[in-house]
Amino acid sequence: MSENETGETRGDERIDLIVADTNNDGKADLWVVDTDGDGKADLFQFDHDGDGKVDLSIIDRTQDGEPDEVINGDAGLPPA
Ligand SMILES: [Ca+2]
Ligand SMILES: [Ca+2]
Ligand SMILES: [Ca+2]
Repeated sequence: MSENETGETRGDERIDLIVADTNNDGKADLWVVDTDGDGKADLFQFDHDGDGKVDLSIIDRTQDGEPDEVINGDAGLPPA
């Protein structure tokens, strides 16, 4: 199942740099995450349907702003 896809991120940490509620329904739906502790974002997650679960994860392993891997679901890294 694509929903159970996991992704290879730079590190094993989860440091949420940005947590945003883009549609103002009171629940977070955008997460910008640093997984290796260097302070730069390398994982971006989106909740499209507002159920609080991540629907799309984009991994930027090179931290250059270009997606390296796009995964359906939370890539095995759900928000805390
Ligand atoms: Ca929201
Ligand atoms: Ca990083
Ligand atoms: Ca969702």
